[in-house]
Amino acid sequence: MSKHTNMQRDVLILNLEEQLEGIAKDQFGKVLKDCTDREAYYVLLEMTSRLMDVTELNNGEKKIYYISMEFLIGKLLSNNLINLRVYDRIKDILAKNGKDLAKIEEYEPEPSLGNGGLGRLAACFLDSIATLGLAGEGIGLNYHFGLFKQVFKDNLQVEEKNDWIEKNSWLEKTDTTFDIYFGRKKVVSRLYNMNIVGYRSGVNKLRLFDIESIDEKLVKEGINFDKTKTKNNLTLFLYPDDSDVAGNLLRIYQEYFLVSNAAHLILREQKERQYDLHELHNHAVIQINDTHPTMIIPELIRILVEEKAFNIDEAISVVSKTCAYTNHTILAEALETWPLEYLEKVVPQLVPYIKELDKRVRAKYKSSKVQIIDKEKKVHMAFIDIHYGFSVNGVAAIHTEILKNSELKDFYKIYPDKFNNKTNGITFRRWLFSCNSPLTDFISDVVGDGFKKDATKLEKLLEYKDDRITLEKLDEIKMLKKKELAEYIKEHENIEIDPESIYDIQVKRLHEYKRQQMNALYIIHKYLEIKGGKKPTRPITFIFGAKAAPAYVIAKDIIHLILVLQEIINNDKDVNKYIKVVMAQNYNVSYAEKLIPACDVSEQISLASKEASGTGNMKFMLNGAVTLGTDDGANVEIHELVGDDNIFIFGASADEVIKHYKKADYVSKDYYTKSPVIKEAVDFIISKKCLKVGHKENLERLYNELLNKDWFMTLLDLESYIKKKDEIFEAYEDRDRWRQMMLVNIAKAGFFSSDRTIEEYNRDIWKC
Ligand code: OX2
Repeated sequence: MSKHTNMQRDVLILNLEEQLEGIAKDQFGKVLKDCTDREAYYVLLEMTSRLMDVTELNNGEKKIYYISMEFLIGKLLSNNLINLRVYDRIKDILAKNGKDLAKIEEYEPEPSLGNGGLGRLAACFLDSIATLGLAGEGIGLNYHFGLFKQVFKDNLQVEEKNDWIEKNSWLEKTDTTFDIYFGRKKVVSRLYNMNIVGYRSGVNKLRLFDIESIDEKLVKEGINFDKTKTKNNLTLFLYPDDSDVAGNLLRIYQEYFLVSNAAHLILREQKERQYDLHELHNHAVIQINDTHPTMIIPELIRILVEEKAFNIDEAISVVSKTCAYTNHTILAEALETWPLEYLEKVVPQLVPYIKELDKRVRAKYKSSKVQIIDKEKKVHMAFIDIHYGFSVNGVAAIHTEILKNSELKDFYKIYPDKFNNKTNGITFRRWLFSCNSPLTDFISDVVGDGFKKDATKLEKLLEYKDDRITLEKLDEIKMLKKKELAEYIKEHENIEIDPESIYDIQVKRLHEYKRQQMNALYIIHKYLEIKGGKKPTRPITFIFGAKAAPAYVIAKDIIHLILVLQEIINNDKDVNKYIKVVMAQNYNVSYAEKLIPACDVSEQISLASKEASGTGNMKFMLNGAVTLGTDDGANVEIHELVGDDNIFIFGASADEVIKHYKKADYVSKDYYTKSPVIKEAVDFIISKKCLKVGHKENLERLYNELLNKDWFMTLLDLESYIKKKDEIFEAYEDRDRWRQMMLVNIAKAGFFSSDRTIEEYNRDIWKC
């Protein structure tokens, strides 16, 4: 940081109180003490922006461009204050003026720019890139209504628009606009910036592109709008309903809009810095976050050829040395393949380049499995990335192995050196310091502050594994967080839960492979046991949070089942003393920050081989929850770190599951017929009790799905899940052992800091 900015910063920080009063006076004509919490929020927004303005931009000869359709950044106020190192001071000043930062924060709208793990990972990465002082920026879209807001009506998910953008916000409108062409159709883009400040470090930018001609009024009811009016709808929603052709086309419009803007921005910056574009790879590295931004490859090639006088070989060569691809899933439906015909409609100018890339692959490799355009004239986006990028990485060790040995094995044979693993991580600034300050402070008291810069120092906690006082204190903090959550749930869901009960939490996108339905079947099993007179030793609260994609019918049926169970169980006097069910409404980052610190049992129960990594699992562990999971994704690495004694693993292994798929020999009905326990739980879905409060159509569809299809093998693992889950609840009663497990999980979580992940990306891929 330069002396100049350093000094300006110091002056501001020295006079924080005066500054805050000044802003309050200017904006509201009041002293801070008399401001409402909402007004105080705007005062803090301004204060933070001023501090960021005098924090130096991270700089370097080579810049990272992290391109992603999603950035699930969460609220920014607390995090920015923490990273700027003024959090405690501001908190004190506010307290002096009778204000509570936590309450003020409630007024910040949560940006709705992401969906799940993929988008949240991008946000954690931005934080770590800035913290490590690397010059890097995120490039994404400024969705006006983002991901929908979820409300429950009649035990069903209803989607509403999420109107999150306020006049006064972290978004800064810039003068940058680009003309973006879809064939002959032109739209004008506008760039908005958001500052991303690193912890004790400089600032980077998140670049969000919008469309000048957006028309919010297109949205009539819920999240419905005319999908064909591209000029006016392009940045309205993240993941528009893609169950029809218009939805698919809109998605391609969005993806191209993102990458074309990115390409313009990157090339403009190269020009400003007077770099030779033939050296692009020495000054820029583009990380393609899953296949959504894949078109950046042909788009850059196109621009270099058509506007920068490159010949095609030169253009392909330099772009291939600049682009790297991260794969986040092996689910076939998520590996995008666009019909060539759709691309011809939306981006005709790109098609000759895609065909050229395909032709070159065809000339070199005969196998049909590695061709970019297949026999049905579908374009495999991931294959463009693999052939024409220099790096392909998976997001957890087991995931990368599956890519190499099965899903992408034909590519691994051709390009063994391109493949590498980068196990995901999370930023501890948000997922510990900000959401769990009592635990953070306590850890500092015990082992010192070192873990704040180097997360592996958390391991020092292990020395206190047998220290009664430390263990009791951990438990006390957990109880505090459980009480806070109970209050929050009372206020938001109107459900009373008992902090003395075990909090068993599954929060993540709703998808059959994540198997929320298996958790629901366990709850039914417990319910029936209690009805039959077998009571659990201690009450249990089952908490879910999940949004289902609007067009994903079975996922919505699963939400319906959980809501039906919530109604039946919470209103049954014989049962609600022992178990309760909570389906949190509109689960998002802010909700996660309340749920995760309060959790006892972390549910990570995906069908082995299907969850690429998971990152919620890491957040829970860091906050002292014990994992109940399959050996899948990053659970495998958590398992290795904490050892058999500090995790509860069940179910079929990834190898077994892959074999079932290969042989196509899994028949869910066989499991149902053979096991009375399974049969009883599954049948309950269409019992009179459920049908009385639920909808026949939804419940029967789900029942039939489980019985006749069960693509993600719920019934295969159900019995071992029930057994392990009973075991973990029993283990909770051995309070000494449980506290030790909490401690070990926290101590071993350091590996999952996204600072470590980003150091690895930089060491092996970016080389900045
Ligand atoms: C998610 C994966 O499902 C999850 O396992 C992973 O932790 C996360 O990405 C970050 O790597 N959409 N979301 C994902 O993949 C895709 C595609």
